[in-house]
Amino acid sequence: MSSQETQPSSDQPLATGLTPELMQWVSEQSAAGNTPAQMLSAMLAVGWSEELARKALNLPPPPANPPAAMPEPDLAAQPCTLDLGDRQVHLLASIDHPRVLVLGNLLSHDECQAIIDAAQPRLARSLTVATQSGGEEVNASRTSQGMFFQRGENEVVRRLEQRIARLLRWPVENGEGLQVLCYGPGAEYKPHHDYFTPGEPGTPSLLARGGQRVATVVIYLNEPEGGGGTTFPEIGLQVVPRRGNAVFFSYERPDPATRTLHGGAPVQAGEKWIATKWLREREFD
Ligand code: PD2
Ligand code: ZN
Repeated sequence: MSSQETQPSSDQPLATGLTPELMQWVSEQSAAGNTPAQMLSAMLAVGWSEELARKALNLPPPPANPPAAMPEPDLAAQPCTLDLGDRQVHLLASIDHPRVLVLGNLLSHDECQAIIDAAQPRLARSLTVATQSGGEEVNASRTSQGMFFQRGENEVVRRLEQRIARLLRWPVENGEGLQVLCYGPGAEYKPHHDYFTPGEPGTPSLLARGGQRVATVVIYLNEPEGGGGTTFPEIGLQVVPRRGNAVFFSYERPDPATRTLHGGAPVQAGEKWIATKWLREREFD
């Protein structure tokens, strides 16, 4: 049973809020194998304050100081259409918490096809970060094929990297190499967080190169005939893949309280091609 299936009550008594009912829910969830992170998410989803939820779950309080800057477009100046010099990108939808932006027209159809053509001969079964070692491993929750470009590897990749850097006001040097994924029918990417989980044995070596991931841009390079949306289960959002569009989301700390759990829903028919750009705190070399 997951913490999403059994929801904690949203009644928040005034004093400490740590009612016997809540503490019983915590111990039942814990006995059912749910992690404190999953329970924190479930409590936030029904409106508990982060402070009380962390107290009930015996988790440390959130850090007092948010980072000075995060990747983010300048929406004050240009709220609907972002002029990036070589391209006009459209803001189609936005959410404040978690920070999620759905973007239209980030790439032309020709640019999408050029990336697919360059990636296709180099596809291999996708690996995920092995959090125990910091290396990579085949993972049943990720049934796609993928490859990585080196940063700046070819003309279209360079152009896209510069466009993303300008859009999000975040240095090209802080970006990982672009990853391309291809999902066939039935393939999916089960919900996960993109940051590196603190406390896992492999995390320090991953952080040594550029610090934490702070944001993700998933770019749709084609349109599957069915399924394949990018889902954010904690907020009930599904972004439908449209060629050249993208979804951006950021996470100011590596914590489930950022509510950035997301996944790739199973492709029902056809293929789904995406490019993912992960942005780091510092230069990624
Ligand atoms: O394919 C997707 O929609 C997807 C979903 C979740 C991609 C990623 N995560 C990723 O590349 O991190
Ligand atoms: Zn992801």
